[in-house]
Amino acid sequence: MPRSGVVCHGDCDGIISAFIYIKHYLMDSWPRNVSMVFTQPWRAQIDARKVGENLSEVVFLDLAVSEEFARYIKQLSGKVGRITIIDHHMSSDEHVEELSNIPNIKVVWRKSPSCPRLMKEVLKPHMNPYEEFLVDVADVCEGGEARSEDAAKVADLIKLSIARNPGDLSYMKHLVEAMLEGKDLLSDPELLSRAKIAKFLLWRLLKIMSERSLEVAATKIVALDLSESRIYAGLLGIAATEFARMSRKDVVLIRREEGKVVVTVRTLNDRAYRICRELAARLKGRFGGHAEAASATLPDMSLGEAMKLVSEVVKSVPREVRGNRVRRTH
Ligand SMILES: [Mn+2]
Repeated sequence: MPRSGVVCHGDCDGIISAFIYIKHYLMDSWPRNVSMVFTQPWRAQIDARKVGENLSEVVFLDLAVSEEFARYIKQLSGKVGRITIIDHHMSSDEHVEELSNIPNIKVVWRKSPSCPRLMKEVLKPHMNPYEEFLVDVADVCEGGEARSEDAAKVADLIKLSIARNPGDLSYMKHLVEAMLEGKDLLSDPELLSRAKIAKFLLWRLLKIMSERSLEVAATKIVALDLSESRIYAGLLGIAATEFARMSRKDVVLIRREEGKVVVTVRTLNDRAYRICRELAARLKGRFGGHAEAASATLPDMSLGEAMKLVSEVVKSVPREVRGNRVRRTH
């Protein structure tokens, strides 16, 4: 039996994408002949190697395609039967055409509220109500409006439960398995206990953010030091989104990590993308993400320097760009 590899983003909509893909296209090989890898976009080209060799098919789900990742995929295309890339990140745009031109690579890329939503719309698998529900959940996880109270609740719990330890791959696998068994996620003890701890930490982090934030050009800017970014690792994206919602302002969260500075931006329109692109351009850093939710990784500097730089960029990147309005999808 030929083996298949699934490499997906280790977040809520990435995990749901893996579930849907396996359920509809890999059930013959599951579980013995499917290797699953969960990763983050900035290190996808490193982790993806873990899927193993002699694969008939490798599918990449919900992973923003960077320069390095595109290079890796091109190399891989010479060694495996075929490659499928399904992604909804705006920043992947630059590499779509080049990758699509390789004969054994299929790219499904489009702006969409979530990767599972994109799969539903483009691949059109026949979905049962449980799967449809999880597509709704994925949309909410990515910032979309909830269609039901249950979808909002499940989205919240999944996000929080993963966030606490974004490197815990066995827990992500546990979630995919639970979904493949059609289990009620609201009664999963593992999920509930992880979410509970994360919720407490998130609450503490939001308190810090509201006490510490500075307002520059109607944008809230918060900086976290190295130890704080360790304590709250994994919750920073959720906190930035939540803080923007609470304060009804654009939010920039700056944090120091080991040897680098990471900037997470949440805005009402496509300004997040433009701010991160500008930051990356000024400092030869990297950026990625969506119109309203993006991040940039910059060379290491003090938080003071980072605050100064971000303030400058925030002032220089206009709220609206004529002719460049991106419709809100979530
Ligand atoms: Mn994702």
